Amino acid sequence: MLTKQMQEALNRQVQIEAQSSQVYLAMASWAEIQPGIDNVTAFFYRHSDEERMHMLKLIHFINERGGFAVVPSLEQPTLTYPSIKHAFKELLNHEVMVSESINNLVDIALQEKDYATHNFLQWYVAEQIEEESLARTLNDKLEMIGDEKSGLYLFDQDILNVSVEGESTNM
Ligand code: OFO
Repeated sequence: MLTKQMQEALNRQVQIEAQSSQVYLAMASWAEIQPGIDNVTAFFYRHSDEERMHMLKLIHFINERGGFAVVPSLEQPTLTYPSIKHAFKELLNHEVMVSESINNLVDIALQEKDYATHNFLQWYVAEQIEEESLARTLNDKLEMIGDEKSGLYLFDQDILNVSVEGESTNM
């Protein structure tokens, strides 16, 4: 059974994962109307789906442990970006924020000696390591490319090999 504090903290994470999905969905929609970055667009759409999956996993866990998962209202995400580089920078910043939030949840689980929740959260801890590392790699690549159009073309080809979950990344 979840304590009130743990339940509220997990519900805040539901909101964060749902908001993440919105943020990446908005990036995908913006990318889709930019010329020549179809694979970047697909990457953002996939990433948005992953975040929804992260949210659902939390919802099921909260409800299965005797709590009540609250479906949150969401904020309007940023709709447009000055460049692809800006969008990926925002993606990295966002993932760093999510990692901090997961760490905070782990702290609460430990304080409460809630080892079941602690164990459940380990999946998110591992996931955040993957996501942050992927976001950093992509940012480093964009940094090297600068504003070259040919570089962006290659970046778009390269991102085809990237899995959001990091299962088959060649980058
Ligand atoms: Fe849910 O991992 Fe990204 O935000």
